[in-house]
Amino acid sequence: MARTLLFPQGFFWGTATSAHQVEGNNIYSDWWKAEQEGKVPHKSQRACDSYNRYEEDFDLAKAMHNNAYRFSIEWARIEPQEGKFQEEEIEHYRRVIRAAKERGLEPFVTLHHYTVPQWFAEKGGWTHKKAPEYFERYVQFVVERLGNDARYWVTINEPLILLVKGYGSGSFPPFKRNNFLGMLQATFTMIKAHKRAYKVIHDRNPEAKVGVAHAINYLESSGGIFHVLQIPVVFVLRYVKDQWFLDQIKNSQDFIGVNHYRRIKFSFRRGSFTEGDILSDFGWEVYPRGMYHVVKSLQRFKLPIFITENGIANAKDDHRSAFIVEHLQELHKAIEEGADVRGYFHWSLLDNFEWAEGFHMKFGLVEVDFETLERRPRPSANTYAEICRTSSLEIDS
Ligand code: IFM
Repeated sequence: MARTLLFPQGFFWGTATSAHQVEGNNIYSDWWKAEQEGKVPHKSQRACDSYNRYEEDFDLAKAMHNNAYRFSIEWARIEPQEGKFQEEEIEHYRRVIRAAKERGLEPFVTLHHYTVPQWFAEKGGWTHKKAPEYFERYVQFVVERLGNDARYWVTINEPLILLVKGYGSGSFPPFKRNNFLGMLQATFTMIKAHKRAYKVIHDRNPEAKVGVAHAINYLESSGGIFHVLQIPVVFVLRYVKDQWFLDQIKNSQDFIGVNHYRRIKFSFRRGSFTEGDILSDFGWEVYPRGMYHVVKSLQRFKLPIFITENGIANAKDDHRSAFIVEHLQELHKAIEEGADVRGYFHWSLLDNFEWAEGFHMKFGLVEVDFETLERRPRPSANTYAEICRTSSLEIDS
């Protein structure tokens, strides 16, 4: 029997991108520099050229019946040299926001999505004790000018991923390996930076809604002979990676942004690892039930929740439609049980520059030909469009 799952009134349906991954030629950022120096395996170059083609991109989002769009403002464009702020770049983002709104897309603006200006990185980046001040100054400049143009603000995207990759595995700038002191310093400056940004945004626009986009993948014990002993360890790890940061910014957030992609298993023998029946091109397990568990676990914060990212690297597009439907079904179940979820942003609108994996990982509802920059919606874009159009899901029950 078919059943219709209706999402709440006013639910936001969107896609998400970030500046460095789609805009192209982000030449003043630390990532760009690392790419030129060969410290990361791929170069972003002109990426999707969305810096110039954003209207075409928004037409695609509108054709998908989206009513929201999450994107990031690039700090390195706004302040390419310390203290030298670029009014014309603000004007650019003003046009971006206007173009989104003209197409009925509510802008969700991220202020920091992995990349920072080179001058900031050279000073020591997030480990510099003045990092919160520098970030606040940039945010102040942006919100003085755009504070009334957008209502929803994400200060920092996935702080913990940045910290772990930047100071643990050393695969992201600033490429520090096992630098736990640096990781700790950067963690606390990010917390301070978020709090300052929260205040600055609210001083400018009391109606604004501010949060972080937190990476919360679902961690579970692998089972096996040590299962019972692994459970308490998983419990602690879950708290540390999923909720500790949110507790630190408890009184400085109006919503929780969740970036959820996959399940990760934990065992004493193998540490954290992936296995499963369906894996994405990235090797990530497709595990829709994780969405339900993650959202339920956040109910204790009593804050609205937005799924600020959820998606799959799937070049053939043979799993993406089912991925979307099944994750939304789990999300709906959590909503039915009282979770206050207000929106869902699919990652991503377009294939784009997937950091250390370059252009090989295809996360787009829309395929991009990186030779011609032609955009071609994949079949899964139709699936998503129909869900967004009706704000509902048809399922067989
Ligand atoms: O592409 C990234 C994005 O920048 C941050 N969240 C995860 C995505 C997929 O890896």
